[in-house]
Amino acid sequence: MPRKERGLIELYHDDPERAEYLVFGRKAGPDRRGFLKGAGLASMGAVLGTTIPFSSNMPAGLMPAALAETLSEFSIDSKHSDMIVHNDRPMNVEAAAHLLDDDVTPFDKHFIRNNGTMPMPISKADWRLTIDGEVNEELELSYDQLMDDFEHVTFRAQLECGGNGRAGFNPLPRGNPWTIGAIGNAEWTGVRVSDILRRAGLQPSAVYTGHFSYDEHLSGDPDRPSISRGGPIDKMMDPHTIVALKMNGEDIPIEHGYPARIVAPGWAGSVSQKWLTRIWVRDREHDGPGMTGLSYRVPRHPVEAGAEVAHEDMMVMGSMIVKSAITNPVAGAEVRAGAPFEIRGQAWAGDNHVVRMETSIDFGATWQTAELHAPPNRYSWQRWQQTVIPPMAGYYEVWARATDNQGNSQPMVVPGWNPRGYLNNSCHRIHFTAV
Ligand SMILES: Nc1nc2c(c(=O)[nH]1)N[C@H]1C(S)=C(S)[C@@H](COP(=O)(O)O)O[C@H]1N2
Ligand SMILES: [Mo]
Repeated sequence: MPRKERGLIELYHDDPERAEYLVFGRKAGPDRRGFLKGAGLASMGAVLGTTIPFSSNMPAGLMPAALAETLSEFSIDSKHSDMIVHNDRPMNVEAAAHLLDDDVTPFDKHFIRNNGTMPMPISKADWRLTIDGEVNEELELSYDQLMDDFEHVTFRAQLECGGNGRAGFNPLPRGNPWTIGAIGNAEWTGVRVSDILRRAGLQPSAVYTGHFSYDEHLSGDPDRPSISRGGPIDKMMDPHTIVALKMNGEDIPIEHGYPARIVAPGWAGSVSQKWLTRIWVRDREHDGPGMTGLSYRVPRHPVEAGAEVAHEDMMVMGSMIVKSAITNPVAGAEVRAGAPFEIRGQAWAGDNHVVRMETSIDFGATWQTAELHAPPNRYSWQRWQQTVIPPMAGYYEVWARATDNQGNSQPMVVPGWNPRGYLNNSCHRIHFTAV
């Protein structure tokens, strides 16, 4: 019998070790008991705003009452307290818009999208990456080999969940109701997938990859991957598609795929397998969980909201599309009437880049061109900013609209409805009050 999805309380009951791991985050190591008595409880104390004098008496596996009492506001220890937790099993956490303000997204503000469990980390010494399928020579690479035998590249990359913005669709498709924060722009360091595939030697039959990892399906069935997507060989041979070994200059935190993950920037985040263990080179489109049915597919032609769409009328998504976020002011801010203040944010466009950014504070009657920064490297998001003056006291909204180098702009209303709620790039807007 497959286990059903469980929340934290149930999890503490059934699998306290894993529950502690989720609560105390990436610092938990093999010696969890010792950890709980030390740093784990100390950070719990930090959450409570005080120390825990009798922490050494706390039995391992007992859920701290403070946490049980505030479960609706459950936050993962390693993440900023303004992060929005949609689900704790699987862990699904997005950033509030104002947390997207950094040019390089720090760990604590990067969204988490898990389909299965948050796995216990495999040590670098034990970890291996297998390359097999349509290759001349099967490879089994160690972490040290990836560190020492291959060239490393470092760049900033937008990683966006294909369903970011899903909450805007009506009717609401099933899946996480992401608003705008299932996107991050961390700095990743790693080995080009193309270099690894070249070392293995691609056969002429190689057209697609299939990615595998060591996280588990929520059912607990070891033969069922939580998710296994891949990409067309062209995207995988792109020099910006990497097996990442570092995030923001440090070991990748467990939430984001320790010790190694794929980063295929600009495409739905699900192509970027975390906790990577295998790249299977295939002679056809990969068919793992997340590749079939309605997953990451959108209708070829516009459909009515709520419509059922036949499989043959759907196509697989490639690049994400042009979009922007307002990161300052914080939604609901109060500013001075008649005085200038800065609105700013980030803009991105999947495989493309943004060439124009416009904002409006009069509900779209007039638009002003904002200052837009060039991306520091291909696939990074781009900062934009603008000074505005609310003419008098009252309620306002900032609307923001990006246009990419192919001439695509963000629509004001939600774009084409699709059964799983992907690719909503309608204009972000926030309100503020001038007093
Ligand atoms: N092994 C594994 N890789 C995975 C997932 C997963 O559940 N398991 N989720 C994918 C999805 S849907 C997204 S959007 C990104 C999110 O990456 P992040 O959690 O580091 O932000 O990871 C992808 N890689
Ligand atoms: Mo995703």
